[in-house]
Amino acid sequence: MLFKKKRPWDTIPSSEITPESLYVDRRQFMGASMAFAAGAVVRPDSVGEAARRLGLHQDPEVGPVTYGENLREDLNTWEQVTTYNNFYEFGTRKQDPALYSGDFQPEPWTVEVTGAVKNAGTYSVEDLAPADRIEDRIYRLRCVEAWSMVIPWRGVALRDVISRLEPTADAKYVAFETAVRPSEMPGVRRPILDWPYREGLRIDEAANELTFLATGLYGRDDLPNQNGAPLRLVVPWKYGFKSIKSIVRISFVEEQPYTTWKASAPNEYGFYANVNPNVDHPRWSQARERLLPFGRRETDMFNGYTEMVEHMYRGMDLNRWY
Ligand SMILES: Nc1nc2c(c(=O)[nH]1)N[C@H]1C(S)=C(S)[C@@H](COP(=O)(O)O)O[C@H]1N2
Ligand SMILES: [Mo]
Repeated sequence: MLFKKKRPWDTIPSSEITPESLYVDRRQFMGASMAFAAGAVVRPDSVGEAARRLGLHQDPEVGPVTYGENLREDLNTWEQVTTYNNFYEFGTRKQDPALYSGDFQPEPWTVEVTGAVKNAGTYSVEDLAPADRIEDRIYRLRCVEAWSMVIPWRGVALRDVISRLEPTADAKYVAFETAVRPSEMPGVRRPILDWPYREGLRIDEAANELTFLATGLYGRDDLPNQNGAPLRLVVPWKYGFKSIKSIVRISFVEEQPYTTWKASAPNEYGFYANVNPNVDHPRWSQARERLLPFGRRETDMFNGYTEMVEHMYRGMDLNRWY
């Protein structure tokens, strides 16, 4: 699916263009994304090879992917996106999700929709993300640990899903839950976090045009297990922990819901968790970030998406911790 014009989320500034010295080093890694830059239907070998080596897909074919005007230089490779992950259900090291999610079965899958919503019920992934609503979006992902990547997702706008589910006037927040399967997820056999992993958004944040439900990656129709198969949230202006993976329950609720990281360390992780270079984590600065694999950059307010999200936080002191 090719977009005719630049859309509001294609907003990475041109200052982001990788310096030449890094660019040369990165060339071998960047084969796939440079091919996308040509705007053609391509079959990037490095993507397919990385996928094969990881045993993720039989078919290495990749369809057309669109991109933001200046994002292409920074698009992380398939290998980076699928081997450097946070998914504590499979372990706490960055390689663990790729190494230990092989037994996870994302099919068949159902999502329970409950609470203050007209069309409560049990849905398949295809119900929530029908083929004719699927689009590709490239977003920056900024982890609270001060690293970031640029990732080409495939999926549906959450606002689209929400409007079809028809929340009632009592729905002030949306809560999400990840699967808990001790036999398939080695991490949940240990009390690393208070399982299930839970996250939530205010209803207007959930309905923001940027909020995305990803079902695929890098032009593919499905997600690798380590990235949150078969469907995960992507909230690009918030720290990565808000982007909850492998969702089995979506609840429309009246009160701010329980969220895992906030509950585990309320002085370190907030409910809003908007990317904010001016408010440091108690143990490290958030002013800068490592743009994987080799970059360094200043962190942008709202991760660069201010224009599309700041209206939701009028009246909130942005120099404060939330
Ligand atoms: N269920 C669940 N979702 C999760 C996590 C997790 O540990 N469990 N980690 C979060 C964090 S901290 C980040 S940075 C992103 C990472 O997404 P990625 O591995 O696809 O890049 O997933 C988020 N979603
Ligand atoms: Mo994160």
